[in-house]
Amino acid sequence: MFTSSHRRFNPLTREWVMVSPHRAKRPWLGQVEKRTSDSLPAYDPDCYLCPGNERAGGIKNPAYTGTFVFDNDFSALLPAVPHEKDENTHPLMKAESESGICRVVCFSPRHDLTLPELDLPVIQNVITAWTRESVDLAARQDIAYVQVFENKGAVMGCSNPHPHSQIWSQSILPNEPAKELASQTDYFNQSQKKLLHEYIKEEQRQKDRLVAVNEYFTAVVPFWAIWPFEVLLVGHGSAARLNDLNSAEVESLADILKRITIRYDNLFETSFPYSMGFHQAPADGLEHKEWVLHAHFYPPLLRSATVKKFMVGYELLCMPQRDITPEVAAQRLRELSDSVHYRSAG
Ligand code: H2U
Ligand code: ZN
Repeated sequence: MFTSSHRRFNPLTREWVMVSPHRAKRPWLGQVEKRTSDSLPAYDPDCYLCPGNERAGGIKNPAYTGTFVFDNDFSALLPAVPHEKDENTHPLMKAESESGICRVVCFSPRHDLTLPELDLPVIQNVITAWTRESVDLAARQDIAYVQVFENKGAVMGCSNPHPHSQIWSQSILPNEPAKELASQTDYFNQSQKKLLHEYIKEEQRQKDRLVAVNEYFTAVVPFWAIWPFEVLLVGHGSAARLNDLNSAEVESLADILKRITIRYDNLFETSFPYSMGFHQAPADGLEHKEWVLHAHFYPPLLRSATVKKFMVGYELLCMPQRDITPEVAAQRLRELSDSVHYRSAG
């Protein structure tokens, strides 16, 4: 593997990333993030996601005991947008009406338990909720794509520590899944093989970027990772969407989500922030033989619980750049326990 500057290709997005392995030792005098408090109460009377509490607009949450799903009170996309005519007729200034539905999925009534600390059956319930909501939204005529995601931690702009995820669904295929549809379709048409399955087979052979593997899923720091501890989680089976998973695969998914997130928390002994989300095949009712259900984890931390990677100057103006290699990042994650969370280890 390269020891000096090089670039790597992401076959899913067909974009390049710059890798500078020699740069990880540079001194840091820059911004230091606030360490998040490690002790939250099981119930917070001021939390708008806790059971029985009031949300914005005065709606009261039920005294829920499992997962809890509601339509986002401040949805970025609205279901019935009037079809506005664009007054701007210049071809360089295109705009279109866009509609959709946004929901919030609370993992459990517990204000203090994030994915790595939830019991496996509870994580399975979360997967079931994501699946049920995805099916419900995808069945609508006006929905072309369903994005399940979790923004975790204040550095990721998460507004509330109560463990929750979001689902945004809309009438067009957004940019990132559109790139992945094009690349996976081309690969499948040329080889009759699935791009992500071929990729994961090779990662299992090479082994140096593996983070966690179980019967039905493999997690790697991808060869083309942008974020320092980025993870790509890929299903082994034929599932293109969450509702294609059988019950054994759902159990396996819960298991690997827990393993990945325990390793993440153990890395800097902090509740590890990230944006994660599932890329499911478009909600067009077609089979999508080219598509493999997968999830991306994009965590911002670089050196410690308080020093993050900034995507700024060169990254904004040219292309993404990383310092530690994906191989080093994967090795550091592999060296940590994936069964004992640092908080329970005392
Ligand atoms: P984040 O913390 O991941 O940003 O998500 C919280 C979401 O909850 C956010 O999208 C919604 C916000 O719009 N929300 C409600 O729907 N009702 C509320 O009373 C507060 C926040
Ligand atoms: Zn809460």
